[in-house]
Amino acid sequence: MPKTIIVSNRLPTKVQRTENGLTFQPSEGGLATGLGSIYRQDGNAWVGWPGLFLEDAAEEDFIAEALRTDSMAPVFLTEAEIQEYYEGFSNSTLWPTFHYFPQFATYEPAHWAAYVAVNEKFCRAVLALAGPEDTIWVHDYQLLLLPALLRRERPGCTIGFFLHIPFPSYELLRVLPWRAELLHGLLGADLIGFHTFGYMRHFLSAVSHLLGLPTQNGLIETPTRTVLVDAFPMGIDYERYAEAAASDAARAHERTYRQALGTGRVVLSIDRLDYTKGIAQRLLAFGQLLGRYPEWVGQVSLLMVVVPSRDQVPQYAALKQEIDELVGRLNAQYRTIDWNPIHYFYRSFPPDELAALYRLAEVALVTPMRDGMNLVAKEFVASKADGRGVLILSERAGAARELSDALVINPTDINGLAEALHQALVMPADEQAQRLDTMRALVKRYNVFSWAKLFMNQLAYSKMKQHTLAPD
Ligand code: GDG
Repeated sequence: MPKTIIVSNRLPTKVQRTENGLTFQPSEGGLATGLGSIYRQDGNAWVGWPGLFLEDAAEEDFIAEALRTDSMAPVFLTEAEIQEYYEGFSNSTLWPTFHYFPQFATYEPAHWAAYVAVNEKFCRAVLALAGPEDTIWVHDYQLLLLPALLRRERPGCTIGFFLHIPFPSYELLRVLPWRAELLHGLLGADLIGFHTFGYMRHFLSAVSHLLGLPTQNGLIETPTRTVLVDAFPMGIDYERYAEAAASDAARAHERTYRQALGTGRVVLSIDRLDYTKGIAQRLLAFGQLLGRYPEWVGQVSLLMVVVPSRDQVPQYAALKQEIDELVGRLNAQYRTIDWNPIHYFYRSFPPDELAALYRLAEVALVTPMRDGMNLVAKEFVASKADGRGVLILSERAGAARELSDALVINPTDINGLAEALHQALVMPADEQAQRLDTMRALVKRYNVFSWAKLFMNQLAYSKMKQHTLAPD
């Protein structure tokens, strides 16, 4: 019976070397949850990097065996590969380009060579498992070449690809020296999915401009096959976030925070440290709010969680310094003896504390410069069972297409952002409830499980279409 193989850069389990030996830590990420019921089914598997560098061959066998019992197959990468394929081409070339920060992109032929080699390594790992008629679902920008590599070796397989970050306009993509190779890599798939129709349109336009292939109604005609392209906005495990927010643990944490903060109102901001997230602009807007509306001084605090990320990379280190300085300046300017304008945490929180923060916050400030989707926006909405809370959301997050009942802002417009903050803080309770109700219904319905199911159904359909079109 044909099986399904999921492929992503990281496995949904992190293997770590500790004093007590190897530990296996399952991921709590949305993708792992959404695809759990697929890859754990009999015979199915998830292929990816387990997150550690091997010390010897015995370790390799031990890890592979342990992961096999949980339907996973590791692709082991060396430090040099991670440096050049992951930190290099994926995060220093593709990430900035696809998020409209070409000024941060590097174009290193050695990084490209490593990217090709690691995609080939992933291909070999998948081929070791895949039969001629299997279904393979490849994820994200680290593996853009994999669909075509797989297609060459397994022409009869059903291959899907989903991109979790934005797909940029043709004008951005054309900057990349390897743009045509990347597009050809993707076109090995039967179905290519994006979070929004906007990203999908950019992709179709790039294929038509750069490769000269005819595209119509989400179909691309290559000389040998038809490729289907569609939008699949990813959701969250709604019930998990709703239940976590209602749990005793979250309530207890919320009480502790409340005691510390007094009656002050809380605006929440949560991101990984990244220049795509608009963190500095958000701080400037909060400063403007306090300057322009002095009635909020002493009344409203910004609780800002920045999860450490890539802070050895110069751009990230510079951003960290900018944030540290802005927080210091604003706190020094506005703080009173018993009130702090900004509570800044440079670390991550355990899930039940995160749930407490979502409960506590009256306003969530989600203002990325670019973001494929942004799940924090959806998690905030799912946590607000009492109908109180306002989401301020960047128009350049994929989530804004669905969550149009948020206060949708332009993140570069600091004035507009400060005004939106004020508007959120004075919004009548019934308007908050109305907006949240609509968004909650949507987040509940289009959750991560329906997302995975829709993609898999469409993938099966795209293959069927392929058979219908194939000449006898
Ligand atoms: C990529 C795309 C797209 C954050 N801080 C803590 C914590 N988190 C969790 C959040 C959320 C996740 O991390 C972040 O999700 P995002 O969607 O915002 O961003 P990426 O992970 O960078 O994801 C993105 C996504 O793929 C899915 O396609 O939406 O646009 O960039 O779940 O809750 N979790 C815990 N403590 C923290 O301090 N436990």
